[in-house]
Amino acid sequence: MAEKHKNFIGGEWVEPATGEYFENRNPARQSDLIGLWPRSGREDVEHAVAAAKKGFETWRLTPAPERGAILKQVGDLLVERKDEIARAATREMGKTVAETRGDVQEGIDTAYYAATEGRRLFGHTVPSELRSKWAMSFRRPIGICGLITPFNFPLAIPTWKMFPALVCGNSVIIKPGEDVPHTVELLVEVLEEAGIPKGVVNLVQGFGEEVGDVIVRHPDVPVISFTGSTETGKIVGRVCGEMHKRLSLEMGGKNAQIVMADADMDLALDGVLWGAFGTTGQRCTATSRLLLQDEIHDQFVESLTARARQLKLGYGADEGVDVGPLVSAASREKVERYMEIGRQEAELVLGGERATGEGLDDGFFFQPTIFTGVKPGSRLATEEIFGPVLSVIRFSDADEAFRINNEVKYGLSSSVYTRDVNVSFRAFQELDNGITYVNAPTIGAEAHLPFGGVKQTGNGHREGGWEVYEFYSETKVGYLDYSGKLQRAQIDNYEASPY
Ligand code: UN1
Repeated sequence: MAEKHKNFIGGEWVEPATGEYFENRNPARQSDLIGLWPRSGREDVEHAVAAAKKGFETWRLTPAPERGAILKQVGDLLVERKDEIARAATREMGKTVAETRGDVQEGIDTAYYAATEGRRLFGHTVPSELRSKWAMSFRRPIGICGLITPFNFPLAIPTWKMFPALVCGNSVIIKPGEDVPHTVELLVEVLEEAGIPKGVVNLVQGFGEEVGDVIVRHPDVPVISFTGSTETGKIVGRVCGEMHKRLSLEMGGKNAQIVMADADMDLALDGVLWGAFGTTGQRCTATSRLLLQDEIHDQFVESLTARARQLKLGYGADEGVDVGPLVSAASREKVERYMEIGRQEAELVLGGERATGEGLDDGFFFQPTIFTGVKPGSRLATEEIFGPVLSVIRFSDADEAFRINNEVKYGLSSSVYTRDVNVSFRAFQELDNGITYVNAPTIGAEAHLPFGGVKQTGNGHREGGWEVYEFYSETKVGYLDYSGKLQRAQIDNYEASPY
């Protein structure tokens, strides 16, 4: 009998009020049942909100450096449990253990950064226009933050949201993607062990429509942070707009790697192989378009196809595996639908089918796939597929490459391989993305820099780095008049402008 896991509410591990559970299976081996997790509902969210309200009342008054000290402890515990958590993540979502270890490392980096941020949370002190008056801005916690996270970085993304929210003095309710309930459960165990007070962190497992939606619509949850599809983000955005909630959205991408004819071709090849097929193409930052300058196009496609053909597919915990499965049957069906579209629009030069054979038949494997002759503006060139599918597009000069890069509705990351410093700086200036890499793939964002995209990738907020601390706190201004008399407002005192 598979183990029944629990929610974490008010500092206790509790069964769901619904009494219902869902199965969590290994996407590389469907016969491997990992366990049963709560299929929670409205009542569970109500319990979590009540607990988070209580938690907030003490946590908001805990000094920020003390809050940070708990996160330092969280970082240390994640270091100790790195391999165990990485293996649990691989088992439930499929990417290789080398990658899930990286995922946990990103959580560790985020914890240590958050710990020190508890000693900053800067405000400003500025001179007042009046004598004997003090003027300053400072940061206040907001309340309960509802965090909705995806499967592809099952550890890192929850930490990107949770840790800054906590350092800023908020309490949180997290609902992880239903493909990855175990990894976040382990993270919450670590927070518990590090001494997070009761009610400050609450975990409610379940589905988007049954749990996520209730959190998003709850009037006592003023902050929502969502990472997921642009379609779901649109619904979340509509609700939060109507309810005047503070909302951070992190959604789709259609990231391009541009290779200029003067580039180091081996470096560019390594970059695109990792960018396109790492995490089986299921990163928001994955490379899904490869833009090649005319002169090098044919040779590059030939070398790339040869290298991509050698990638070894398999269970991510096995030695020597490069590419794991897709996360679910639904994901694989979506990728397959794009194969029909792609065959009509472009030329298939590699893959295009489910991967079968020893060790692959019981999982959602799909062959690394490359299309050439992809036309800018076509569906292959503009829609997010979220799988190991690369669309190759030709261009003649940097201006054309920049224009093609910008011709999609998304704007997360981009990459340019060149030895020309002028092209590099023009890329920083011209490419409509939140992140541009030169001579590195479209992936590799660091925990202490702002992460996010423009256009329909996001709504202007950033995760990671210092900016996210502004998202999770409210700016307040304090004036203190120590003149002992009514000075009125400075504007009422001037006879004429002082300038
Ligand atoms: C994501 O794909 O959702 O830059 C996050 C990267 C990672 C984070 C990706 N550090 O690819």
